[in-house]
Order: sequence, then C-alpha cells, then structure tokens
Amino acid sequence: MEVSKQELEYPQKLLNYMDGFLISKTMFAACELGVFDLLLEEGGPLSSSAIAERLGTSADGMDRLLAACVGLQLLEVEEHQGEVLYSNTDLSQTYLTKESPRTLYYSVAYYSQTIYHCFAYLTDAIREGTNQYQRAFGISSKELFDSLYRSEEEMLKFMQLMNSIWNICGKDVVTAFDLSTFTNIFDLGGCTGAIAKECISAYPQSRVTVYDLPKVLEMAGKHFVSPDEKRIAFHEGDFFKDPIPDADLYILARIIHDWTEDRSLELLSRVYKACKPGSGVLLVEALLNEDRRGPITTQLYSLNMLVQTEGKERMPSEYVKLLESAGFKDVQIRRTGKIYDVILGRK
Ligand code: SAM
Ligand code: ASE
Repeated sequence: MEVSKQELEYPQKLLNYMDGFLISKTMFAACELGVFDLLLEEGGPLSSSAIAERLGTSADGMDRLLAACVGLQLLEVEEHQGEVLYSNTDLSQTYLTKESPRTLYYSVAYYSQTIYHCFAYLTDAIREGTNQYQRAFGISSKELFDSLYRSEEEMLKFMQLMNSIWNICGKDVVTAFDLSTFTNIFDLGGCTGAIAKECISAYPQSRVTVYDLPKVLEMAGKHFVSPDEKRIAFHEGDFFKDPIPDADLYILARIIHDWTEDRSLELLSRVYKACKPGSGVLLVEALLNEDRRGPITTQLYSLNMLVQTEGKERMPSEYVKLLESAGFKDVQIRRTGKIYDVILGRK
C-alpha cells in the first residue's frame, strides 16, 4: 500500500498511533476515578469543580481530564448561565458505568492495572519470547494460571474481564452454529459461566456444565452464577490432569490461545478421547486473517498473549490443523464480524 504524498508530508496516522496510549490512559483514569458513575448517579450535568470535590481530586487535574474526555466524545459539555457543565454521552453511560448491563468497566480496569504494565515490557517480551510477569509484577511461577491468579483479588479482576466481553459478543458466538442438537454441554475453562448463560438462553433444551479449577468455580458461585440457574452445573477439575466427563459438546472459549502448540494438542487430544462418535468441540477464539493483513485487534491480542501467556492468536487454517491432529474431522469455521469467532469439529 503506497502512502499518499500528503501523508508523507504530514504523518497523521503515526501521530495518532503515538497518542494511542495517552488516549487509553485518559479513558481508564476517568473510569477508575468514577467520573461516569458519578454523572449517572447524579442524573444531570455537573461542573468540573463539583466533580472534583465529589471524587476527592484536584480541581485543576479534573478540569483537564474532563476537557480531554469531551475531546474523546466520552463526555458532553454545555455552558449554562456562565457555568461549564459536563454530562455522559450515550456511549459512556452504556459501556463505562460499573452497573450497566453492557458494562466494559472491568475490561478497562484490567487493561489499566495489568495489561498496561505488561505492555511496558513489550520490547523485552519480543526479545525473549516470554511473558513479562516477572518484570511487571515481581513474581516467578512455572504455571501460567498461578501467575494470572497471583492473588484472590487478581483472580476476581481477571474473571470480571473474561465475563465482560460476552456482554457484547456472547450471543453471536453461541448462535454462529446451530447447537440445538447438543443438550449435554461442557464448557471447559468456563470461568464465570458467561458462555453457559448464553447457551441456555439460546437453546432451551440444553444443560451446561462449567468445568474449571476449584478456586475459580468457588469465585464463580459467589459472584457470577446464581444457584437458581438449574440448567447450569459446576464441575471442578484440571483439564490437563483430571478426567473429562461425558458430554455431546465441549466448548473451549479462549483456552487454546493461552497455550503452546504442544499443550494445545495435548488438551485437544484429551477432549477427543472423551468424545463419543458424533460429539463435537467448539472453539471460541479471535481469528487472524489468512492473508496476514488483520484484524488489527486480533494482531494486538496476539502480542498480548505473548506478554501475558504462553500462547498466541491463530489463523483458521492453524486451528483446523490442530483439531485434525487431535483426531477431529468436518472442521468448520464461522466468523461473527465481532471480536470472537467459532470453529466446530466433530469426532
Ligand atoms: N472460557 C472463558 C471465557 O472465554 O471467558 C475463560 C477463558 S480464560 C482465558 C481460561 C480459563 O481456563 C480460566 O477460567 C481458567 O481458570 C481456566 N483454566 C486454566 N487452566 C485450567 C486447567 N488446567 N483446568 C481447568 N481450567 C483451567
Ligand atoms: C486470556 C485472555 C486475555 C489470557 C489473558 C488475557 C485477555 C486479556 N488478557 O486467555 C482478553 C483479550 N484481550 C486482549 C487484549 O488480548
């Protein structure tokens, strides 16, 4: 792709890329300080000094933060009888307030408190080819999820991150294929049960068992899944070591992308062994394009998998190869047009 003469003279795109993290951090700060929540709670516009006072910040700092949020179209500004007043835009009210049913607040919090710090060492991660928990957080652990779950607080924050994207992409991934013939579904590494909830709401005949590590399911029961959900069950286990119970569909959402080629194949082979003829496996992952030109979100996620995990994002052909190596056949791909896509294989 040739750049235009105009772009060579004034590289707007590069200037925008340099500002990328300034923009991120501005939005993160407004979220974390509670600007959007306060404006929602208040129900009407507030002055910068009132916001600063209510949130216990400096007046000058808050004034600049609010101005930048207006520039980012996260806030609206009006002048009323000589007073400058701020209110939420529809977008920030819907996605950046904590209690909204479509909230991304917890994704923002995790980006700000964890991913941002790992990306500070992106250069090192690329030199060394390994995740950066040691440098970013001063911890060394052989097992990936011992690092990701280095404290109860971190585990809850990670689970909230995992949960929040399904507010936006959940329905699309469970309906990309017609799964109505699968009634006994296991969600391996099912975490907070978010996908399980999407399944039972899309398929009235299905029962879903969330399979995850004991401490994760304990947290899921406390914070995410109500015991009234009779069609959702929990099963504690380690999918690399413990038996994988009978089911007619195994969902693995954002599992394979966490692991090396070898461990992925080991896990998928275990799932294949657990399958009966006709049983299926459904991978939910962000897919790279075969032509390597995008999507940029997934290309960036793959860098995130480098700084945070042992894994990477893959192209459809790579998932097909993994599934076929594990024994699966009739592998089909469906793109959703959102972040996460699906791959269905059969025994
Ligand atoms: N499937 C969920 C989603 O997409 O929102 C969560 C994906 S998260 C990246 C990976 C999940 O696998 C976590 O819930 C983690 O606790 C679980 N997990 C990791 N290692 C595991 C193991 N050895 N056995 C069972 N679950 C495991
Ligand atoms: C994982 C998914 C994520 C492991 C660590 C993770 C995400 C963030 N950290 O399986 C969600 C996807 N977001 C990004 C930026 O990759």
